[in-house]
Amino acid sequence: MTVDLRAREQAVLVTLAFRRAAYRDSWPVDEMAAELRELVRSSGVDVVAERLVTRDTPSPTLLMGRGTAEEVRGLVESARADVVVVSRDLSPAQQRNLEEVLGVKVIDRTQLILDIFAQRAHSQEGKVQVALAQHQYLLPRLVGQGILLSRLGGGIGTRGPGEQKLEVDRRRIRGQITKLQRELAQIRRRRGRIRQERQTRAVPAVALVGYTNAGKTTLFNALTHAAATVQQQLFTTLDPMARRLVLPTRQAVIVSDTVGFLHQLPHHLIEAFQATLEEVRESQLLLHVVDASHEHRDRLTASVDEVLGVLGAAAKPQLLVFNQCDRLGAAARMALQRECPEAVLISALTGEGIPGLLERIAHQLMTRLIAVTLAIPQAAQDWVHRIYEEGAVIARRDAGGAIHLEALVPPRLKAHLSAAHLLGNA
Ligand SMILES: Nc1nc2c(ncn2[C@@H]2O[C@H](COP(=O)(O)OP(=O)(O)OP(=O)(O)O)[C@@H](O)[C@H]2O)c(=O)[nH]1
Ligand SMILES: [Mg+2]
Repeated sequence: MTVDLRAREQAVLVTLAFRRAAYRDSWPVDEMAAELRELVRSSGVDVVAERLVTRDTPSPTLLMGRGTAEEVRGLVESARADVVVVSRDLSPAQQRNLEEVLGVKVIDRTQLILDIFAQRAHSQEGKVQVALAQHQYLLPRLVGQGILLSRLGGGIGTRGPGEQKLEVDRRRIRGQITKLQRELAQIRRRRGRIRQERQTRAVPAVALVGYTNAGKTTLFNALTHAAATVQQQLFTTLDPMARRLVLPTRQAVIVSDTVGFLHQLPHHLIEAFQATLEEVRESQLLLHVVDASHEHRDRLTASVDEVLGVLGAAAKPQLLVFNQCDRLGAAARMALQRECPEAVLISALTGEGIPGLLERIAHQLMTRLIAVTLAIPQAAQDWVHRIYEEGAVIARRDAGGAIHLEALVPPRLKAHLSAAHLLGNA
């Protein structure tokens, strides 16, 4: 008798591509497959076999053809796999039918990503967001039979619970959804207040965005010396982290790290992570962090721009940051800089290029500032402090019991200074 000592689940992957325009993906099938492989590994599951499938249109019953499904069952049996992961989203019926044919549980891309997110969420907000997305995803999939329901803890060893049990499950899940939504609304109100406070201080916000694993958190740490978690796993960061940072110009900014973007981020997640992604919408500058050493760099960059579009942040001022340049040779770096002269090349790991990046951030933010001449009484020192923090001082002269400043300030601070009668006649 052999004892099965496998601790990790073993998965067979099926990546599908469709030729008909309505179902076609912008990525080639092998890149979709590579991404799925990374996602699966990242969730802590081993990949034991893979199958690429190209067909004209999805099959309504199984997504793939019956013949392919039979082949996949062969792979599952010979590899003794526990789960099949499919690259495209499955309807509840397709999922049910596939589980019947394959004899193991079947997971689609959305479910896989939800699972990864669930493992990585740390803050209360992140956990609530993931739980809500999971429940919303599950609700239409609650059916009277099949392997699926046993995963919810009901009906193991039976052919599924009876209708009464099913109705109870549905009601329980709907109740959970309402509760989670209420909790999330509360968290959002709190976050809104914090953001408002930040805005009245007029400290500009800079958000790090980018494909998962680009190195956003590593850069965030390099920029702020914060001790946020960095790991060689996808989606390490689910909760936005914000830190105050003082630029070489003495101007303060709030930098926030955000959740990693992904090609075709499932809509369940975009909805669930609205609050997190508001950080992006509310910031004055986006640092789009790209793994410069990635084989499919341009495609990942385009995917991030696509998600930014969905979030309504496509027109935000963006600074392209090519990270992980330590992995590139001198020639590749030069080619990259020639190709994108406006981009900043850095290595968050070695710290190379970080001072230059800070200067560029200051420069970008400066273009929104207005030049003012000020005469501030010594007794009103607080204003001087604010001007240094929220703007930039070009010249300073202390004379006649007042501080005379030539400065650049954000429009909001200019309005405050004007109301306090501190603006000189410039
Ligand atoms: N060689 C090299 N590796 C880097 C650099 N920046 C980040 N990494 C590595 O890339 C991996 C991912 O880095 P993270 O900072 O966690 O990436 P992220 O963009 O925050 O990822 P998510 O939070 O999952 O979206 C880690 O193993 C880092 O050590 C760099 O400049 N050079
Ligand atoms: Mg991160």
